[in-house]
Amino acid sequence: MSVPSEILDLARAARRVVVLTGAGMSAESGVPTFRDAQTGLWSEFDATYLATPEGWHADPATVWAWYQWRVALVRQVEPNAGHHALARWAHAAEVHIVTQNVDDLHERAGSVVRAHLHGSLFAPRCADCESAAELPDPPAEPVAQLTPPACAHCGGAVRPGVVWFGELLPRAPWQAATDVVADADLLLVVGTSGVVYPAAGLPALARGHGVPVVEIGPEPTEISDQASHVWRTTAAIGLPALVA
Ligand code: BV8
Ligand code: ZN
Repeated sequence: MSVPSEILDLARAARRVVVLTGAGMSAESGVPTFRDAQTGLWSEFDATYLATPEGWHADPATVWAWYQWRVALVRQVEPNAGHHALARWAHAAEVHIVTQNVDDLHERAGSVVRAHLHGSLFAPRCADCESAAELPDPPAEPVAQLTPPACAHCGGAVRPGVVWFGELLPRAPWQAATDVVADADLLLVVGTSGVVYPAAGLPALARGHGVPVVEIGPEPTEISDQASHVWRTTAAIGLPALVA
């Protein structure tokens, strides 16, 4: 797969790279992207309903079962060649991974993740006292309802450690993301439809600081028009070619 020359030149010259990743980054590992995550037991639910405080308050057992299904799924898959390419790149330049993904595939490929903007499947916490909680092993088979565990400190319900729609992003990751984007010499955007804010505002922030934006993904997105260059390929095909 040959890399478009302007993109290759930008990547080779870059010393401080920020990579903004979304669900498409994990698609070739076998993790459904967010919008088509409605396979299996939850097809009648809308992910953007389950991933909300309202969904949790209305039906914590369904929401907790859905997240435990996703934990089991991520544990069964491996980082793909795109994750490994980004980890390799960090040996040649400063590479800051800013991800919207709640999986741990970047880390398992060897990357240090600068910011998990939307939290992590692997960091559950008490919905009441916010204490970090143990992540119980998910059931061997997906189930439609699963009572959330009780907090060891206060007995409250343990919730997934993710940021739901309508919730504020954690301050430290968001601050880290905006700092590294403003100071980057390249923002690479991989595998995101650019629909969810404030994460989707990072390419505009980059352009506002004169930072070139390169989008890698198989189809047009809300970000494509803001990109300096677009490469219609996938994470696991494009990134290994770019970072060879
Ligand atoms: C906030 C964790 C301030 C959970 C996620 C009304 C009321 C309240 C809020 C809002 C509102 N209107 C707008 C908002 C703001 C809202 C928002 O943006 N909504 C959208 C839907 C319009 N944002 C928020 O609520 C955020 N907080 O704004 O706080 C506030 C507070 C109160 C009131 C107002 C404002 C919090 C958002 C965080 C939500 N949590 N995840 C979980 O995972 O369960 S978001 C979740 O969806 C993901 O984390 C990800 O960010 C997003 C999915 O997007 P993508 O990653 O882009 O995935 P998608 O499937 O969409 O696209 C995949 C792409 O990959 C595609 O382009 C595809 O072509 C490409 N692709 C496919 N295969 C490949 C590939 N690319 C490369 N290689 C491949 N092989
Ligand atoms: Zn508690």
